[in-house]
Amino acid sequence: MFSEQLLNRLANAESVAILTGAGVSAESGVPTFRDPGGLWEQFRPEELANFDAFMRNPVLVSSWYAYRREIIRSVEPNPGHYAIAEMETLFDDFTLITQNVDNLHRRAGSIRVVELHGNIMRNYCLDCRREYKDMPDHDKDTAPRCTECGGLIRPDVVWFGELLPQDAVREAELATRRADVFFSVGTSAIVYPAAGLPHTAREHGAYVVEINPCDTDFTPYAHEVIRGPSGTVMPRLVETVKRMKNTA
Ligand code: BV8
Ligand code: ZN
Repeated sequence: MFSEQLLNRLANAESVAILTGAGVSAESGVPTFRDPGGLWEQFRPEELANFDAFMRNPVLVSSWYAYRREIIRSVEPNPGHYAIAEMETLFDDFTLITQNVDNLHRRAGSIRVVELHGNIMRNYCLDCRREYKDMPDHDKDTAPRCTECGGLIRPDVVWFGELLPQDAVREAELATRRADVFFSVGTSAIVYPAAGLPHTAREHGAYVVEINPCDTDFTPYAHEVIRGPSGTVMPRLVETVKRMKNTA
């Protein structure tokens, strides 16, 4: 499943970085965005994951996020998440960069997680910025409002047209530039600037591996493509690396 080239690179790697997308959470039962049956099948991203859509229809957008939080609360991390968390212990310099907002990497035990697109379990008031872990009670046909000032409460995620958190972007860029091996796992590589990271890794000499059951926008540029679900591939990769390190 893994080439000699990849195993050699990993055996000598000082620094490893992984970019994950919604595909890593698919096997936990969290719908992806663009796959058939995905979250955006009935709505397009522009209709939901952007500030104007929220201001135009706060009830629809808030209920979409409430629906997603319900799914996320009901699922568990899958073997792919746990393998990525274990991988962090196998390399001195390991950075997990995720586009996912579902908190499953942290629940699986990953410690250094760079959240490029925020975290759906965090919310804040548009007006006074008061933070909310859980939404205050509100009628189903109204949008949640701040108990302090009555302002609309939004999820702490990056919407289209919004800037990513600068500290997360900087940490992701630095880890990507110094990576000896860079994995792009479970992402369609469509959304920028996150989708630019595997290209940056390649430009800076990393060996870039894509792990995904399907082709993506990045596939033509990957040094190695492993066609399979992350829940199967990642645990095998970790077992292989552990065996390599034990015999080294
Ligand atoms: C920005 C958070 C600067 C919220 C998300 C035109 C107008 C406006 C903007 C743009 C434009 N053209 C380009 C842009 C920039 C835009 C962009 O890139 N658009 C794309 C669609 C072309 N980017 C932005 O707007 C970013 N901000 O540029 O700011 C700026 C500032 C001001 C003015 C202008 C510019 C903000 C991007 C962040 C958007 N927020 N989500 C929420 O979650 O609700 S994006 C959303 O897509 C998620 O975060 C998700 O993580 C991300 C990427 O999707 P994927 O994770 O890849 O998931 P997807 O479903 O696509 O693919 C799943 C993959 O998994 C598939 O490949 C599948 O094969 C695979 N898979 C399935 N099963 C498995 C599997 N893999 C492994 N194992 C399995 N079992
Ligand atoms: Zn408020």
